[in-house]
Amino acid sequence: MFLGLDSSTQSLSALVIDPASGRIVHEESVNFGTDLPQYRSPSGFIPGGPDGEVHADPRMWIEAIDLLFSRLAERTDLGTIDAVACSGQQHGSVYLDDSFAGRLAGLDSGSSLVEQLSPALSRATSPIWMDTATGAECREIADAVGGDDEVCRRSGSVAIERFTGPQIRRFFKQDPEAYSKTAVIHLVSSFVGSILAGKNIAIDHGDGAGMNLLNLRSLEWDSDLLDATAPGLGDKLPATAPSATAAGEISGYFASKYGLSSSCKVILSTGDNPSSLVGMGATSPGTFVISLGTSDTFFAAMSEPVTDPAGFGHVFGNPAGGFMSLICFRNGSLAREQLRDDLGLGWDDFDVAGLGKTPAGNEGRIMLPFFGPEITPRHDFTGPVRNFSDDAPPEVQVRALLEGQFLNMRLHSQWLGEKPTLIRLTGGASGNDGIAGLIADIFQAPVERFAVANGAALGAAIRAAHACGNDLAQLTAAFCQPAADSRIDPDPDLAAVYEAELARYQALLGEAMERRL
Ligand code: XUL
Repeated sequence: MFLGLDSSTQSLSALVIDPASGRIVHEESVNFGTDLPQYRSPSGFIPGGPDGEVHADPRMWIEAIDLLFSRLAERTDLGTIDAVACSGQQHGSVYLDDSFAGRLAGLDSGSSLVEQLSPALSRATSPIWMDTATGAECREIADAVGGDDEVCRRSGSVAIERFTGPQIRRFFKQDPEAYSKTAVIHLVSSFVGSILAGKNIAIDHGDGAGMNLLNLRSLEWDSDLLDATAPGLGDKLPATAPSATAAGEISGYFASKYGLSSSCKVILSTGDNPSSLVGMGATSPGTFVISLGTSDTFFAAMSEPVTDPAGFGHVFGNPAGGFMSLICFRNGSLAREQLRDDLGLGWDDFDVAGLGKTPAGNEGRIMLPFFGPEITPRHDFTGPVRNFSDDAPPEVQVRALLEGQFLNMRLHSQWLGEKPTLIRLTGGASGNDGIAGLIADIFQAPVERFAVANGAALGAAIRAAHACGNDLAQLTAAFCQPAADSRIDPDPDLAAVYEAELARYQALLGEAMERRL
C-alpha cells in the first residue's frame, strides 16, 4: 500500500492506494477551517492581511498532521504502508531556526508535533501563493540579475509576487534579525515531508522551480538569483533533487504513535500542480490538464523546455522527468460565480441547457472575462470588457464569459507550441457538460473528466508507488481513468468559428490593454 498526502490551501488530505488490486482503499481529510478553528483561518489562511499579504499559521499545518494520522490509524492499519509521498500548495514557505533538525531527530511520541516543533519557527507566519505583497522585491531581483527576461531564462518564470524568492526577500528586508536566525527555509511540501522523515529533506525540481531560485539548466540553486534575493540564502536552502528520490525511512514518531512500519519509506515531496500532473495521468506531452477552481489552472508535460516570452506562464519540473508548463488564471470560478450572482442565474444557465440558447461564437459578441485583476494577462482589470451592450440577455452574457475564459486560455497557452491530443478536466465545474463541451470545441480536442476529486493526493500516492519500483504506465492505467461516459468530442465544424473568435478576442484584448496602460 502507498500513502499520498496533499497539504493544500484549505485542507490536509490523504489517499491510500493498493497497486495490486488497482484500488484506492482509503481517503481521509482534515479541513483547516472547521477541524482547527483555533487558528482562525476559515479558508486556510489568516484573513485581512495588509497590502496584499496572505499568510498562514504553520502551526496549523503541523497540528493537522497529527490529526490526520490519528484519524487514519483509527480506520486503517498503517503498518501495511510501504512508502509515503507528499504534495503541497506551491510557493508557500516555512522559516526555521537551528534547533529544527535536532527537534525532528528527537521527536517524542508522548507529546504532539506542534508542541515539539513550533518553538523552532523563526517566522511566526508563512506567506502563501495568494500573497501579492512583493511587487517591489520582484523588481529588485529582476534589476539585480539583468531584467525579467534573464530571471525567466534562468528560473522558467519572470519574478512573480507569489513565488518564494521574492517572499524571502521581503522577509529579509522587513526583519533582518529574524532572517539571520533562520537556519532553514522549506516549501510547504518539503516541510511536511521533513516532519514525516524526521530530518530536513531536499526540495524536488517540481516544487523548487516555483521559487525563482532554481536554475532549470543545472537543476541547482542559481547563485546570482540567490545573491539577488537575500544574503547567505544558499546556506539556508535544503539541497535540490529529482522528485523520485527516497529521502529515508519514516520518523520513529509515526511508527510508535500511529503504527507505521519503521521500514516505510518517505519519498521527496513535490508541489500540488506537479503532483496533479501525475494524478491526472498527464506526465507525457500531448495531454493538457485544465483545473477549474477558484483560479483556473492549465498545465501539461513539455516535450521541450520553452519559456513564455510574454512572462505569464511558468515552467516547473515534471516529477516523471523533464518539465511541465503551468499557467494560472485568477478569474476562474470567481468570475463565473460573480456573473451568476449579478444576473441572478443558476448553474443550469452555465450548462448545456443555458448554452443551448446561443450559437457557438455568440455571433461575434465577446467578453474579456476579468471581473478583477488578472495575472494571465497581468493587468489591473476592474471589470469585464464587452464588445456588446452590457444589458444583453443573460444567455449571451454567459456564453460570452465562458468563451472569453477559454479563448483566453487557448491564446495564452500558444507559447507551448503544442496542440492537445486530449484534455483532462478536473475541479469544481468540470462535471458541467456545457463547459466541458465548450472547452472541447475551443481547443478542438476531446475532453475527459475524472472520478477522483483529489488528483494531487493521488499523484503523491502514485509517486510513492513508482519510487518503490512499480511501473508508472501500469499505475497510470490502473488509477488515472476518466469517469464512465465522461468523454466529450469536439465538433470539427466549429474549428473555423473559434479560429475567427480567437482573432477577434486577441484584437479586443490588445485594444483594452493599450487603453488602460
Ligand atoms: C501555482 C499556484 C497554485 C497553488 C495552489 O503556481 O500558485 O496553483 O499551487 O495550491
